[in-house]
Amino acid sequence: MAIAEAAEAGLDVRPLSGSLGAEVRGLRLAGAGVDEAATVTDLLMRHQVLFFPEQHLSPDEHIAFGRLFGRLEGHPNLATDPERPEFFELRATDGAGGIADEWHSDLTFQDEPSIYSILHMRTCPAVGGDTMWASMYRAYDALSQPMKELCEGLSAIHNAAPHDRAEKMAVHPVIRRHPVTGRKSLFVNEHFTRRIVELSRAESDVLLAHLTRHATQPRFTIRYRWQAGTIAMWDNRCTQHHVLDDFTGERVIQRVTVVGDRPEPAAPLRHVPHDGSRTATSWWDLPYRRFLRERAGT
Ligand SMILES: O=C(O)CCC(=O)C(=O)O
Ligand SMILES: [Fe+2]
Repeated sequence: MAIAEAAEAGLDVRPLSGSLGAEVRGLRLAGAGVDEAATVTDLLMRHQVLFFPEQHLSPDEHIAFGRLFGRLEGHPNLATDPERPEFFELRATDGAGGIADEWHSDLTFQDEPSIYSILHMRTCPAVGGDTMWASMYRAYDALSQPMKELCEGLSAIHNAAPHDRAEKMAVHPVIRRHPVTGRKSLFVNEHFTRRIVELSRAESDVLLAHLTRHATQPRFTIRYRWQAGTIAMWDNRCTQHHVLDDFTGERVIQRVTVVGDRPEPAAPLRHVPHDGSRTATSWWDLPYRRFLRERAGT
């Protein structure tokens, strides 16, 4: 029996929806080691997002747990605590503060977007402030065959406009292959994805609108009701998430983020970037065209 399976034997693992998500009890994350990390990774590959209630980790325990899965990074565009640069806290109180209420996977404007995010709910509102996740495996699987074939040849520009850093950009395949499971997933999101590189502006707008809407159909999602002390850990390579801004009172979360890998296209990209340089309608594309030119070294 593999280490992961052996350690899993004493666990209570309850899937929470038909698409993704499981609640895990019987594993203490404070002081976890490589065996527990192997178990968690194995469960994460199967369920995509895991919830561990009643963990109440200190910031240092939270960081130590995160380090079991790889190198951690701070948030590139938000202030972090200088003493713990890999750790950050998001606070929202009665309309003030940041709430991630657009569907996204984390930091996709980077060449190597984060692979895992590990969140600790410190203070949660009495009601509201749930988080939703959607399975991008399911979203890919549900595309029609012609749409799969079209999307597998395409790439998209993502930028950090939501952090007022629109100049930070990266290009990723529209359909990626998960390096561990080998499964294909849809990798565009409404928060960070701006432009499909190989299509005209108008085509890109229509396809992105379709894909981002398609990706978050209720049947692909789970909605989780938090309690203080719960840890959630998700795989950004095959999920998106969205916080519900429907609460009053205070909501405080803490996060560590495991550094990413470069998304692998599910199939070779088949087209060159669209050349819209002579059309007046492409003025909005100037920063993207400049970025692609610089990236290609031309
Ligand atoms: O507050 C949450 O539930 C999730 C926030 C978020 O998008 C993140 O930490 O990546
Ligand atoms: Fe997020």
